[in-house]
Amino acid sequence: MEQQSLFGDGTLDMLTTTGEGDVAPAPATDDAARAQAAERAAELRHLLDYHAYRYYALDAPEITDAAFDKLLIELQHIEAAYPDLVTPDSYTQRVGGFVSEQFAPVTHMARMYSMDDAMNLEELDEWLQRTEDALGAGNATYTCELKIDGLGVALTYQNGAFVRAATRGDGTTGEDVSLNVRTIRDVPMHLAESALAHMGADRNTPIEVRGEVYMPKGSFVRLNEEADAEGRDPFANPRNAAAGSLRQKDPKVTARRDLATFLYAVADTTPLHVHSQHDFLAWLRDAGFSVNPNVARCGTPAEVHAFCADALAHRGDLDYDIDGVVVKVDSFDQQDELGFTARAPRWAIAFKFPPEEKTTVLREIRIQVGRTGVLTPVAEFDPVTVAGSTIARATLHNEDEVHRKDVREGDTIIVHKAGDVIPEVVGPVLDKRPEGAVEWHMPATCPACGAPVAHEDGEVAYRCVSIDCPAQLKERLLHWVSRGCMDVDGVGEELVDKMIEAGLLHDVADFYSLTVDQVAALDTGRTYLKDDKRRGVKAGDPIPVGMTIATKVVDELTKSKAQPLGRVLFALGIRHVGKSVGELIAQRFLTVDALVTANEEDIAAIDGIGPKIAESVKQFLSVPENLAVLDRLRAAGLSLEEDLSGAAERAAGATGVSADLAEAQPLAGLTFVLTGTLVNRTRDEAGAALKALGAKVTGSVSKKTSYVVAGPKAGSKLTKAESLGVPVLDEEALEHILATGRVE
Ligand code: 3BD
Repeated sequence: MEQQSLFGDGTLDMLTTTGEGDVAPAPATDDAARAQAAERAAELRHLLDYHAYRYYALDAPEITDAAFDKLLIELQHIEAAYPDLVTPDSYTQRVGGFVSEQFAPVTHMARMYSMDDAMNLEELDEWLQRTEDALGAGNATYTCELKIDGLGVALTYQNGAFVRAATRGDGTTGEDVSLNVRTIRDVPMHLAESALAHMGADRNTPIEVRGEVYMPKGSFVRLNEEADAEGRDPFANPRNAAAGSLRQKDPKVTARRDLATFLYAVADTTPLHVHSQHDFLAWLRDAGFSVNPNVARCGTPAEVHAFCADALAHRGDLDYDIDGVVVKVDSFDQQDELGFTARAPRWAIAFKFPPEEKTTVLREIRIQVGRTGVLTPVAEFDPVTVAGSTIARATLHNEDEVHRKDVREGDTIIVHKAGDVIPEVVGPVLDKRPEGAVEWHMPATCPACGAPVAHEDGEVAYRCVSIDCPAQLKERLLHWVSRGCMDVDGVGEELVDKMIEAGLLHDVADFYSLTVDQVAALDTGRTYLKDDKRRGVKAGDPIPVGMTIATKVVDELTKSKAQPLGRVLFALGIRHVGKSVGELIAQRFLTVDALVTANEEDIAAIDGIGPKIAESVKQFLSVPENLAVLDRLRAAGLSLEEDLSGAAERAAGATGVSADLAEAQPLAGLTFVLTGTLVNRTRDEAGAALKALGAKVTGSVSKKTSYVVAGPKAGSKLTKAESLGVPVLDEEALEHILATGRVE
């Protein structure tokens, strides 16, 4: 499809960028002046959109900021004089500017339904049969579309102009991604006149078209090459890359990402005056949208089958990922006859392709030693591209799995991506098994430390039980600093490797004895490329970490000493103790000393904690080496206590509610539902603030809901609240509650 320029019709040439200065507010009764103002306002909106796009999206402004402001002020004056000339797509309506407007919740004009899946041809046939039965054999025509593996979006247009774009979200509410979508070159900012003309008297009715944003495979590969070169993590697949690009805070980044769209649905077909999916797709094309060209109208189930087979065969030839075929009953009248189930239309089905498979050669089954000593076999194979990304390893989970799959080193194996994402070994190609390939067994000793491997009764896992295992040490150290544990930024695998190599780290307490000089002197594993006399270095010399990074690392470690006990318990890597279990234990015992003296029954008595966890915690705390680490952590300045007032402050800090109120939890026992648009904060922020005061915040209204907070544009939740008699509050009342902790 030809790429659409913002002003493909050449109108830009006719517009002047130099306004005649401020337009004097003319008397509103003067028809000629009003018409002139309307014309100039339209011109200004075009100009502002264009220059904003040049500035924000292309990073290539044509005019100065001052000149831009002048245009904006001129438009504001006109709109002040003629308020009825204000349009929703006017630049002046972008309150909050570019950044804060982003990702605000948007309620879709009508719900975005899900679709039922057919996982194989039998399920597709069942659906076709049901549909033929319901409509009368031979009466239905089907439209078959490729199922684009992108991100669902909804684009709103009013009076032919782009107003807003939102992600699918939960189908009812999505996020405002207008600024980013504006940078997608094939999204028209104005609909073609012929398509508007087709709407007749309904041409001014707002419409919400729906489709998929995707990243072409070629662009995805280039983007990942770039990421590699810059040392960033690559995206797992084009879909993730598209999602990451669409949710960029900075539209300039999105603009560089080469996204594209395919449109295929609309919230309400009524104003379009079309009567079938086929005609609707033609209307979309006519309006200027990208519509996938690979569609077919099929008169019989056999033709539908043929389309699916063809799509599957040619899936690899396309420059975008597809994960199936969508079959829709073509006629809108027949669609209405079939209607919807609670979650999906009965008139459509998604025929899902089996995941893409590739063959490669299994070079090695390598053992990975986790932080708790569990040995995991990992298949290392020659890199292959599957469903859009390159994979070279996949976990085999445990020895039983290796035997069940019967894979051996040297085998040619089939690999795919589970759920189109996670690399997985399907099995061996037995015809190609090399002579002498032997069955694989878990080694008797740990490959990292040589200690004997133990196998607990009733468990599939083998583990290395050595306390000194360097592989476990590394994983435990990395776990300690990771996000959700002690949250130490800037300490990654490479640095930890070097610290272990240099003999600086033997357990997690050693992190807190590191000095800036020690860290600065570690080598980064890279070497200087050129001699530099001034700094006294020669080509080939190792590059040290340096003072800047070392200072940051030591600062981050110091900061982490303030983490509450719950985090520390999680970070210690006690078996079965995750983040929430750690918090539960910390809330019950408050100090590590109280926990150490507690017995197993006390721990198991905590709501949400069973005997298995209690046993594991007690076992950990009975090992003298572990207690010694706790002592050294305390000596290093970690509090090892659950600082409740601190927790309240932290909870309050991000939400703007007072720490005293947060501690008092005045809203405990109340359940809130938030709906509609809020002005002072996003719904998420409002929800977090309510929770900080002890309230529960849920997504749907029921008899148990205490209050519904409804902003403008509230939809079905408000209706439901009213029908159930749940009290409804406005934003002002919400602010009052957040400020005082009282509902009155
Ligand atoms: C496509 C629903 C209906 C209008 C509901 C029939 C489920 C993702 O190419 N038609 C398409 C495609 C998706 C569609 C419909 N036609 N729904 C369609 C679709 N050609 N991908 N989808 N979706 C879109 C979804 N997405 C995320 C989470 C749950 N469901």
